[in-house]
Formats: sequence, structure tokens, C-alpha cells
Amino acid sequence: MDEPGTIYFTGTAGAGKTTFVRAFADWMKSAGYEATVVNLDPGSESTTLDPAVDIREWVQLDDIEDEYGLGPNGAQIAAADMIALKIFDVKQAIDELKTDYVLVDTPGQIELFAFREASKAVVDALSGDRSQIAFLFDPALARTPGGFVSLLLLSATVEFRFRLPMINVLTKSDVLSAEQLAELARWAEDPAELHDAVSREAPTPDVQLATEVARAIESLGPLAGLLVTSAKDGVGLEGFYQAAQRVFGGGEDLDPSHTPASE
Ligand SMILES: Nc1nc2c(ncn2[C@@H]2O[C@H](COP(=O)(O)OP(=O)(O)OP(=O)(O)O)[C@@H](O)[C@H]2O)c(=O)[nH]1
Ligand SMILES: [Mg+2]
Repeated sequence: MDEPGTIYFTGTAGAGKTTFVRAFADWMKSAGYEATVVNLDPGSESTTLDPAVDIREWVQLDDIEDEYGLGPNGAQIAAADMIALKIFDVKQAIDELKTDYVLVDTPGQIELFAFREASKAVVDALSGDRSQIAFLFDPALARTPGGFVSLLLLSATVEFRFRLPMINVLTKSDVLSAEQLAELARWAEDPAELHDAVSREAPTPDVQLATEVARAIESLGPLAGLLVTSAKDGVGLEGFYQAAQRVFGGGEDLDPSHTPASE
């Protein structure tokens, strides 16, 4: 069997990572694909994710807080390093399940995943050649030009850290109006529109910086599409699958003989 395709889901706290992973895993199952859900968040309190492989089996945030007398942030940092030490056990548990796709939910605090060296070791250990990162845009932040630009830069930073293909995904589209969605689509497709929107945003002492940042975005070229999704309404899950497939296999199913149930 080919190596599984691994997708890491990251984004700011509360962006909808855990909810999206569950919804996407359910969609994959209903479409006839096999996926393993992995929780890499040692502080996860989700009752809905139901991961097949859970880092909390090896590393638990509350235990670390108690054992070492650390607060939540110190415990998260210690946990990130402990996860790296346990990662080959996690990898073995994933490999034993032998599925085509591995969906990895990452800690709520993005800086733990994005900025710590331990996370790079984790991603190196878990991933083969077929890996990518989904960066989730929370509409609460993405709906203003400045917030949108900040998320673009954060996404670019994650790409810079991991050097893996990225898919940018707008979550919770159900909370936005049709007009807001159309505006976000214009910003995603046309950096000049985004630049104009940033310039029009209420002047702040930082407007110059915001404008310079928007120019930087402009020079990076348009986003390769911001995928609009809602885990709540099941919107965009198939589109996300297709986008991920394009990265993994040039648009083909991993196993060409496989016909998903929905086809
Ligand atoms: N309306 C709406 N709410 C959503 C959707 N997806 C997630 N949410 C809500 O957004 C909040 C955060 O969702 P999570 O899935 O826990 O987000 P997360 O990124 O995993 O959060 P952390 O791991 O704590 O950083 C919850 O209250 C969810 O119910 C969606 O598609 N639509
Ligand atoms: Mg979560």
C-alpha cells in the first residue's frame, strides 16, 4: 500500500480545527474513503473528535501541570517537547491502522505547533512525502481587511516553517452573509482589492504598516483560492477533499481502483 496522505489542520485558537476534522472525517467515511483521525492536542477536551490515535494516551496537559507545578502555558510548552519524545509510538499506532489518509488535529495555541522546534520533529517523524497543511481562517478574524492580511501572513509563516504545501480554508462560512463571503472571495482572488480594502480601513496609527504588509501580500501573488467551508452545514467538504487530492496525487485518487461510495 502507498504511504497514507497526511493532512495537518492548524489555525488560530477556536478557528474550528477540531470541528472541521470531525466533519471532514465523517464526510470521507460517507464517501467511502478510509481516514485515521489523530489528536495531537494534549489539552483537548473535545467530546466529539473521537480520534483513533490520541496523544493524550501518552501526554496529558493536566497531568503535566500537576506533576511539574506548571501553569497552562508552561505545561503546553513542556507538553510540546514530550510529544516529540513519544512521536514514534504515535507513528506506530497510526501505521497499525493502515488507512489511506491521516487527519491530524493540532493544539489550539498555534504558536506551539508553528514556532517550536519540537513540532518540526513531530511533523518530520509522522509525515512521509505525502503531507500538507490546512490553515483555517476564522471568519471572526478574516472578515476585516487587517484581520485577513494577518491570517495570510500567519499562513505564510506556517508554510515557511514547515515547507509543506498549504491549503487555506475559511471555516464557519454559515456565520457570514452572502455579501461578506463575496468580499472575502474578492480579497482572496485579487491582492489589489485586498490592498485597497486595507487602505480604506479606518485610519489607525498602524495604517502605514498595514499598507506595507498588504503590498507584501500583493507581491506574493493571489492566494491559490480560499476554500469556503462550514463544518456545521457540511459546506465545502468535498471541495476540500478535491483540493487535498490535487496536492497528494495530481487530482487522482490515491488508489485508482478505488471508487468512492458517493460516485
Ligand atoms: N457556526 C459555526 N460554528 C462552528 C463551526 N465550526 C466550529 N464552530 C464553533 O467554533 C468554536 C470552536 O470550534 P473548535 O472546533 O473547538 O475550534 P478549534 O480550532 O479546534 O479550537 P481550539 O482547539 O480550542 O483552538 C466552537 O464553539 C464550535 O462549535 C461551523 O462550521 N459553524
Ligand atoms: Mg481544537
